[in-house]
Amino acid sequence: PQTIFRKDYTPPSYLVHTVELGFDLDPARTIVANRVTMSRNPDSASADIVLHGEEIELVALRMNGKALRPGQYLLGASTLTIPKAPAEVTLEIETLCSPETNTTLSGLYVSNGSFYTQCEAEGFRRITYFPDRPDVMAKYTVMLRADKRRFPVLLSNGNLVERGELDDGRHYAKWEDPFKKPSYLFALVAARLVCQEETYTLKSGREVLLQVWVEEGNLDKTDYAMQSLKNSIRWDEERFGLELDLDRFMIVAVGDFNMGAMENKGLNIFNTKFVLANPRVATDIDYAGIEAVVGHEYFHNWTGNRVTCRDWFQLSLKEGLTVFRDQEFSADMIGTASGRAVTRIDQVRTLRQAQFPEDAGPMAHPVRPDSFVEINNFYTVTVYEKGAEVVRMYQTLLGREGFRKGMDLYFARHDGQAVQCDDFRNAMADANGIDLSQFERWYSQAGTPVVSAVTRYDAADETYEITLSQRCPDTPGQSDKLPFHIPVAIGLLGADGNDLPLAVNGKVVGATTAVLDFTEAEQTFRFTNVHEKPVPSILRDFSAPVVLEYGYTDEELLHLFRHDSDPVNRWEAGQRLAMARLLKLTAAVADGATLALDDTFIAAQRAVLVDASLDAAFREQALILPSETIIAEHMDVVDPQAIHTARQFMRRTMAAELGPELLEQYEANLTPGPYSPDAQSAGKRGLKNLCLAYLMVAPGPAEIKLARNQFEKAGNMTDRAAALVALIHSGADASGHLQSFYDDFSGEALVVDKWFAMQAAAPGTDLAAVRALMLHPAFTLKNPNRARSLLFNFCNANPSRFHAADGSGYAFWAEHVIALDAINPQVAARLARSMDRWRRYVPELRSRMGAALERVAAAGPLSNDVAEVIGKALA
Ligand code: B3K
Ligand code: ZN
Repeated sequence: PQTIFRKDYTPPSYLVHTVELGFDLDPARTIVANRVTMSRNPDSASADIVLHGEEIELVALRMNGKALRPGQYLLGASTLTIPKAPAEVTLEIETLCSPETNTTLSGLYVSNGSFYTQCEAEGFRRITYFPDRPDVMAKYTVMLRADKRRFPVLLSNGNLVERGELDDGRHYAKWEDPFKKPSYLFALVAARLVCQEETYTLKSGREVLLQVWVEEGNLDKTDYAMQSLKNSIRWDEERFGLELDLDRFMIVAVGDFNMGAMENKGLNIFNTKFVLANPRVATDIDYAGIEAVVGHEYFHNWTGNRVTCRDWFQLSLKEGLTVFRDQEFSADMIGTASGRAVTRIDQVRTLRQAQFPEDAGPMAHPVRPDSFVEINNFYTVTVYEKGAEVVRMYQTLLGREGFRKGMDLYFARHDGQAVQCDDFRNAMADANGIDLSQFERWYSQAGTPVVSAVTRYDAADETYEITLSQRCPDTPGQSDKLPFHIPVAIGLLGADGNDLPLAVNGKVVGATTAVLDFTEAEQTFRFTNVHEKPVPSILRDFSAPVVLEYGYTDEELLHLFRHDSDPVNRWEAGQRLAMARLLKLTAAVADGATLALDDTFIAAQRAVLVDASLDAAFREQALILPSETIIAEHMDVVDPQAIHTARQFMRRTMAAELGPELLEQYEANLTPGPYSPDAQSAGKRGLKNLCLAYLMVAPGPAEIKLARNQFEKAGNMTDRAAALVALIHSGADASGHLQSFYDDFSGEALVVDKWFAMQAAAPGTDLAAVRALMLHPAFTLKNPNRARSLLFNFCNANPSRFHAADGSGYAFWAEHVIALDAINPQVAARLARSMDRWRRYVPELRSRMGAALERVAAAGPLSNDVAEVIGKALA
C-alpha cells in the first residue's frame, strides 16, 4: 500500500462548476450518468484531468460532445486521466455499479432492500468518475429514477424541484442543491420509508421543513431525534449566530452503517442507533447519544459543509470543532454547572480510555496527521476528541467572547472555501490580537504531554510557587518534541476547603481559578498574599489534554475530594485515590500477597455516596472506579488478569463495606412515574443502577431478588438493561432472564444488539460462549452494529476473557479481522485496532499477540485499511 503525505499536496488541475447526475437505480445494475462542467485551475500547472473511480464500470465517455476513444484517456486501477485537455470542458460519463453486492457500505449500497449512500471520505468515486477530493466544490443537480412500489421515497441533497411518473411502474424525482459542496457530501436515498415532519420557524422568521425518515413501524421512535434537531437549530442561532441555510433538512435512519451518522448537505444519513428511541427500547445513554449526534451532524452544516477541509489531513478542522460544538450543546441542554461538569467528566474518561492509549501506541498521529495509507483509519479519537480538546483550549485561553469573535472571523473569511487547520488558528489569533503560533504544536506533535508540578510555600513571605515542567513522549516518526502552549487552570484551597483569593505574578486574578499560560519547558508561577499553605487544585475542568504529575498526599486528595469547588477536580481526586490503590492491589495480586483496602478510602466513598447535596449524576461518576483499560495504561507491563482480580477485589470490598448505604441510595433514587430522559432523572437512574451493580458484585438472595424484581417491573429500557447486566455479572443464573429479554425484543434490532453486547462484555462469558452466540440465528458479521455488539465488546470490553492465557482470544480476533476484511474493510480495521497495545503485555501474552498479528499480516490479500493498522502494530 502507498503512503500519502500532507507535504505533497497540490491543487486540483481542474475545478468543477456543475454536476448533473442521473441514476437509474437497480440493486444489481445501477446506471449512473454524470455530466460535469469544469475549467482548468489557474493555480495548477497541469492540463491533465484526473478523475477517481473504484469498482465501477465505464460505459461511455464524451468530452465537449465527442466520444473519447481508449487512446485519448488512460484508465488506471483507480483513476481515469484525460491528458492535455482543453481549458473549458464538459464531460459526460456513463458508468455501471452493483449496489446489492457492495458490502463495504461505502459508495452506493443496499440495506434491507433500499438504496443509501456513504461518500465520506472517498466513497463518491465508487459511484462515478470524479475529482473526489474535498477542495473541488461544485453545484449538484440529481435525477433519481426507480421502481415506484419498491422505492417510493427518492431523496437527495437540497430542494425537490420536480417529481413524476415514468413507464413500467417507475417514477422519478429531481433534486437541486443550491450550495456548492465537495463530493463527499453528496447523498441519495431510494427506499420504502415513512417520516415524521414539522415546519419550524427560525429566529429570523423563515420557515423550514424538518423531516425524520425511518422504516415503517419505527414512527413511534422519532420524537427525540426531532426534538434534538430543533434544539440544535435554536442553539446554533443563539450561541454562534449561525442559521440553517436550507429550506428543508432531512434525517434518514439506516440499519447498516459504518459509523454514527453523516452530515451530507440537507440529507443527513444516520445509523438507526442514533435516531430511534422510546422508553421501551432506548436507555438514558442512547438518548444522550441521539442528542449529541443529531447536534453534531447539524452543526457540521457550518463547520464542515459551508467551510470544509482543503484535504483530508485537515479532517480535525471540521471534526474537532464540531465535536467541541456538540459537547457544548449537550452541556448547555443540561444547563446546570454540575450537570456541565458531569459531561466534562465523561469526556475526560473517554480521552483516558481511548485517546491516551492511541496517542501512546503504534497508530499515534498528530491531530493533523502528516501521512496516511487509508484515510478511513484516521477518523480517530485523536482527530475527533483530542481535536475537540484543542478547540476547547482556544476558548479557555480567549474566553467565550474571544472564542466567538474568532468563530465570526473564521466564517467571514472562509465561507464557501476549503481550508486548513492553520486558517482556523489564524482567525482565533487575529480576532483577538494575540500570537498563537506556538499553539500550532497541538496540531503537529503527537503524543500526550506530561505536566509535572512542584510547589513551595514560604510562610514568612506568604508566597506560593508552582513550578511546571512539560515533556512529551516520542511517537512513531517523532522525537524531541518542543514545548506546547498549555492553559493550566488552577485554584488554591485553604484548610477550611474554601478557595483562596488569587494573585499570580503580581496580578490580582479576581476569580478563584487562574488560567496559567504555560509555554516553556519549565516555568514558575508565583502566588502572593497566600496566608496559609494551600492545597493546589491543578488542571481544573481538565483545562488541557495532558497527564498531570503532582506528588499529592492522601490527605491532600481527601481534602480535594471533599471540598474542591471544581467538580471535575473533585472527581479527579477520587480517581487518584482509587488509582493508587488499584495499582498496589494489582502488584499484590501478581506477587500473591494478601489484598486489603484501607478504611480511609471507604469512608471517603461513603461520604460522597450519601451526600444528598451533590447531584446523583456526580455521585455516580465519583463511585465508578477507573476501568481495567485505564489501569493498564498506568503500568509498564500489563497483566490483565491481575488487574481484573484487583479491581474486582476493590468492588467487592466496597460493596461489603457500603452495603446499607448502597441499598439506602438505591431506594432514595427511584424515579417513579413516566420515564423522562432529562439529566436529573437520568442521573438518579444512573446512581441507583450503580448501587445495584455494587450490591450484585457478591449478592445474597435479597440482592438477587432486588435485581430480578427491577428486571421484571422495569418501565423503561435503562432500568431493565441495568438489572439484566447486574444479573449476568453477578454469576447468578441469568439464562431465563436473557431468554425472556430476547423474546420480548427480538423484533428490535437495536435491543438485540444490546443483548449480544451485554453478554460479550461480561467477565463470565468465555470464548466458547462467544462462539456459541455467533451461531445464534440473529447474529451476522455483515451488519456493523451486530458485529460490533458481539466481537468488539468481547475484544475490547472483556479483558479478562479476551486475554485468556492460551491465546485463544487472540486467535479468534485474527480469524475475524480476516473474515470481516473480506466483507467490510472499514469495520475490520477498527477491530484490528484492539491489538494496538500488544507490546506492553506480560511476555507470555505478548508473544501470542504477536503471533496473531503475524497471522493476519500473512493472510492475503488484505485491504489497505487492515494492512495499515497491522503493519504499524508490527513495525
Ligand atoms: N463525517 C462523518 C464520518 C465519516 C467517516 C468516514 N469513514 C461523521 C461525522 O463525523 O459526523
Ligand atoms: Zn463529524
